[in-house]
Amino acid sequence: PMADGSYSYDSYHRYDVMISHLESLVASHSSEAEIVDVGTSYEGRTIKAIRMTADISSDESDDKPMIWLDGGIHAREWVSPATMMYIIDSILGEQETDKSDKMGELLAKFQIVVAPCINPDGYEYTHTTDRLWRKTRKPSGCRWGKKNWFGGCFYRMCYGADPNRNWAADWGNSGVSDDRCSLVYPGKEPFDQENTKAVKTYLENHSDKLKLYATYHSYSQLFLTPVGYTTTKPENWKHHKKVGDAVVAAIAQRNKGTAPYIAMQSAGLYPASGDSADWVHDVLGLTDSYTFELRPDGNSNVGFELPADQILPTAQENVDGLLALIDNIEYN
Ligand code: ING
Ligand code: ZN
Repeated sequence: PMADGSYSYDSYHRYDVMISHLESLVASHSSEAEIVDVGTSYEGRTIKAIRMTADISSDESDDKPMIWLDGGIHAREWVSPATMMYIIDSILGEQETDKSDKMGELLAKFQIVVAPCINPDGYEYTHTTDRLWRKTRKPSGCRWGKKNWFGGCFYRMCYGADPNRNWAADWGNSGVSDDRCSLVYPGKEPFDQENTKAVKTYLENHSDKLKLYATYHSYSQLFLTPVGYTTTKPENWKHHKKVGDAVVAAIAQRNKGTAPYIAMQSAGLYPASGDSADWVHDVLGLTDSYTFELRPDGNSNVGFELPADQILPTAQENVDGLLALIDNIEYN
């Protein structure tokens, strides 16, 4: 698609197509956008983000309060990268053009860094080989660690770790499996996956400026507040509850007649250790650290395979959800 540099929301795109669109946006918005190379995946793909702020080449722009958004940490959750792309286009005034004043205010106040697809190896694998792959693609060893007499695997080789169980917050304790072939294998140790290590390092290097972290998954239409490894309420729970109510109300306002999103503490869905939002919350000490679950709703039969005609409504309601989120963070 898109010889003319335009980008579409009527289909899901390959990783390179999304990155090419970021590059063309930077070319046409050079005073307010630049590409950030966050790191390199196991298979050698560059994990790219776009950094957006008013007067991006000024000295002050690096010191502005930062908002970080990421998508595609799980390979099969295709509507997440698609929604990230729409949010980027909206911030830069290529979509949601009626919101240009609001976006201008945000770009004056914040630097907004969006990494639309932080597991590109897995994402590409879902396009070429296995639509429902979730994890990374780095070999993780033989199933149950068992080799045969010839040095091969007794059962079989396993690939990938769950990148949303690989972060150093209560790592390895709940909602994980030692089986290296499992969907929720957390890795051998925290950050042994190139992509989580790269994102973690970027966030650490900018932690003094970071005011909001949000990561986008699918599916179930939820807004998840920290923490995920225990149902015990964190001390900033009251704030999380207020933020959650505002976000789901804004989303519901956009597309009336569809199932609403629900806000809850993430451990209330199912307990899980080592997720990205908990690491930002607990280790970087950021109150405003959240996980979105996009469409479809939790009862859907299509699950991760959301039809492409649902990309736009999903993305549009999440522009509104994001604006409500930013308006409600502690920093304000
Ligand atoms: N869901 C998230 C997962 O990693 C989650 C849900 C996030 C649970 C954070 C607990 C903590 O399992 C998807 N769809 O991956
Ligand atoms: Zn996910």
